[in-house]
Amino acid sequence: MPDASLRELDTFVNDSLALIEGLASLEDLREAEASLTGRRSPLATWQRSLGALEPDERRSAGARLQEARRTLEEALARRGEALRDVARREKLDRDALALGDVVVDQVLWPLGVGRAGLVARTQRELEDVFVAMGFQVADGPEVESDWYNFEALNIPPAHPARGMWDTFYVDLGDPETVVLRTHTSPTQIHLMEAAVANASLPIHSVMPGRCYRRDTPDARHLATFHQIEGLVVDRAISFADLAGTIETFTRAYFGADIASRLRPAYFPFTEPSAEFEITCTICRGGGCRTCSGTGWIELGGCGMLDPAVLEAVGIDGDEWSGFAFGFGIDRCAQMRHQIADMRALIDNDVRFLRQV
Ligand code: FA5
Repeated sequence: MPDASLRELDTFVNDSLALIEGLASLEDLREAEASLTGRRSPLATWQRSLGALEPDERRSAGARLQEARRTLEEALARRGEALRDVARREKLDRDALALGDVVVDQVLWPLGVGRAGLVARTQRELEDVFVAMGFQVADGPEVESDWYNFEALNIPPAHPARGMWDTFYVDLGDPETVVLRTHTSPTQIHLMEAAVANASLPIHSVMPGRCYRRDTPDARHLATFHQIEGLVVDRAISFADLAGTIETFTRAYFGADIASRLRPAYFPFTEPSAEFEITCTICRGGGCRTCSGTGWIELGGCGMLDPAVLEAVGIDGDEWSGFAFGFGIDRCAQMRHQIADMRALIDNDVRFLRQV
């Protein structure tokens, strides 16, 4: 390569390095890459002219050209990295949320901390009250056989009481029809059977859980609701024990200023039976839509264990006696928090849920 050409190459490399250093965008960089090192660049032209040189000269000129190309390519790569860095930083700046935006967002949609729903909390509070009174807490299945939900509770197939507790029957083709339980009372049977099998009488237990009925939802009813069942089987248990237990519970849960009363009622599995009512807390006894104008709200049913039930589970009614009760948990929550319409419990309206 003649000296003049070598000087030209040096000048070309120096000018190109200065140009590369001044490139302001990635687009300019791509154009510079093509014009400085591409097929139409001076480097490519020089490369093609090497063929006319003597072998020795060609070798040294070729090496100079390679070095020039490497110098330019490295400078282009460095500049490219720097320009990409700038572009990245600009994008981050553009995408970053201003502190003000975040604050506005938080005010419009505060993310609250979740907590248990009112029914679940009420269930725990009721359990606490009964545990403090010496009861244990037990569980029972939500899907029952017809036997546990009805027959063992002295409600044979054609009994009119079935009408009160009609439910969702599932015919699985089994000998026994399966039902979604209509009350927590079948848990009494499971508990008594287990106590007989394990010779572990007496029983002092409460059994909370979900129940299902084909009731049309209204101010006091839901189709899926909750009850807490109570069962005491012991020696020399009388109606006074039942009444005292219910009175103690009412005072502990609702406070001393809420009156309660037992009204004679009928349940096939208790004898005598009673309905347990308290003063309606919405109208304080004056009469309102929630209590259908009576001033009283029924919380549950109760009574002394019917000898037929004790016999069905194999407990000697001469030695053992007992009582049972079943309260609506949703009804307790409704009265405790003065909720005029029980359907609010399942509406999922956050304005309601935040209040209770
Ligand atoms: C029973 O379910 C009996 N098993 C109670 C019982 C237990 C009696 C032990 C004797 C011995 P009743 O159908 O009345 O009884 O329901 C009891 C309570 O469950 C009602 O007072 C009410 O508080 C609640 N309850 C009943 N149906 C509904 C419903 N559809 N929605 C919300 N709560 C209900």
